[in-house]
Amino acid sequence: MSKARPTVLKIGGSVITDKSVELKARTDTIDRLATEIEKANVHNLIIVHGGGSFGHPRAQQYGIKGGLKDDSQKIGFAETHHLMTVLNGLLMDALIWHAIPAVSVTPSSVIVTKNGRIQSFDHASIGKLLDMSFLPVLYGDAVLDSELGFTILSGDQLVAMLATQFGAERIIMGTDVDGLHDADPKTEKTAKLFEHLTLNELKGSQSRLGKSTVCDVTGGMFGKIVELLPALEKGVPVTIVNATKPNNVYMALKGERVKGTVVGDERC
Ligand code: IP8
Repeated sequence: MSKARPTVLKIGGSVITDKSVELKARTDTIDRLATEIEKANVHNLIIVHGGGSFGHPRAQQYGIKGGLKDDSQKIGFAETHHLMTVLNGLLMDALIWHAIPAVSVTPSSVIVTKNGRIQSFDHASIGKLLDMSFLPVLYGDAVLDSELGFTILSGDQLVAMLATQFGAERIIMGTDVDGLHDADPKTEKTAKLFEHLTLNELKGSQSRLGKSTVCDVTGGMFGKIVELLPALEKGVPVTIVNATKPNNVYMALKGERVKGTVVGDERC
């Protein structure tokens, strides 16, 4: 594998889709992000994107996260996975049009979970892609589960696992808010942004972090942070930025200071 430690960039579903309208992609934002990623030209980058209004409504409608209870859910599992491939295709189109050698890796083909937690993960192809300077792109997905039959794997659990598996240097979380706040900044005007949190401070403030106000079967901002703990505990710092604002992802990828939250023990 190439020597540089990878960066894992998560692009939230709330950034690339309009979560209030089912199946509405923000194609201008997708194109802008592809421009920023091309311009930043970071070596050893892995991208993971969320489900937004493509994955979550269908997953919720059919109760996919809770597992197989009735055969009538099977079409919902198939649809949820398919819609994720459709959203992934839009991002892949943009990345490839920007001459980025991005290759989509289907999570449900390489991962099996057990009670919702990753149990097996065939990571050889991702390692080989990184080795060859490709940019692997994964996403939250409907996956098979050895106990539940199937479930929903969040992009955030995937991010933490990839960061740990490939010894990432950092995780950048592109969300639709400026970072972690002590309340939901979308509903509470007085919500205060945390610019830096150590791992211990994060653990202490978890109960105060804003929860998602729209349909999100994997738990919104609170769910994200909990999922990132395994990577944080391995010393991988996490930078949370607002990816709906132009240039933030570019600056974060370049290691420049951006308004947001840095979680980890290193002060930047
Ligand atoms: O948006 C969930 O991924 P997330 C993906 O990263 C699906 O939580 C299929 C709902």
